[in-house]
Amino acid sequence: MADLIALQEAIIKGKRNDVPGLVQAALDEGMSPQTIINEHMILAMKEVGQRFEQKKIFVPEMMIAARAMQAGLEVIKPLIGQGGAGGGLGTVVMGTVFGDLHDIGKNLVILMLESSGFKVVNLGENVPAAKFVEAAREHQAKLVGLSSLLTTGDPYVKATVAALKESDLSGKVKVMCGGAALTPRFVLEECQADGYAPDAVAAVRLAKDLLGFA
Ligand code: B12
Repeated sequence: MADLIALQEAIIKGKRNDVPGLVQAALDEGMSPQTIINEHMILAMKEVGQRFEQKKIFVPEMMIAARAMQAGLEVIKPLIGQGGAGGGLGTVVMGTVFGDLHDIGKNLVILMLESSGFKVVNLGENVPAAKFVEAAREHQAKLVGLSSLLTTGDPYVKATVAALKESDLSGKVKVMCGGAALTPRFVLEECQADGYAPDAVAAVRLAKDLLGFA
């Protein structure tokens, strides 16, 4: 039997060399990539966050845990990538807001969007508002996705949504937001974005909904 407790523990402890094998063992047993990510790997990252908050671990440990998580995702990526409809549902511009370097969640959302038929332009991390607007214009995106993991990023989420809504793209592009720092109330009421989703599966549903494919 695949040892999923060992997988979580290997991510938490940042055992980057052990994680790919443990992920592969779970896949070999027929477990779906989505279950492995959503029910096991993300749980491990949540535990890492809690240990950091409780000062049981510090930034270096958080960083090696993130690397171990990424090593596991590399095994899964090609499997989730299968079945994409070649970008036929339109272009989404995605990035992590200014000041924020967290990219794991954003990259998972991108993976799921691509495998569901969207073309995604990934702006990376620490992205200023003006760059989101420029990229959405250049790529004629129908949707922009903002990821934010730090509460200090709240003003940048708000400013980026405002920059998009006040630009010439107003009415042409929808904006969705997600990430551990955000709440639906902040995103929808304070920032006046078009949608909030708590995870990558819900993000795909939301993207389809906002663009009328649901
Ligand atoms: C790994 C990690 C790091 C790594 C990041 C590595 C990387 N390449 O991303 C490193 C070590 C670099 C790091 C640094 C810091 N971190 Co950090 N980090 C984390 C941790 C443990 C996990 C994040 C993660 O990858 N989760 C797994 C993914 C899959 O989940 P996710 O990101 O939430 O994404 C999902 C959803 O949110 C959603 N989603 C995400 N984006 C989007 C976008 C859209 C459009 C949609 C619809 C949905 C969506 O879908 C995703 C998939 O399901 C979190 C703890 C936590 N609970 O989040 C802390 C956490 C986010 N970090 C925190 C802090 C404080 C920091 C630092 C400031 C620490 C420091 N003193 O230096 C720095 C900031 C650096 C910076 N400028 O960005 C705090 C933030 C607290 C706060 N309220 O602001 C947290 C919450 C830890 C804690 N509990 O205190 N961190």
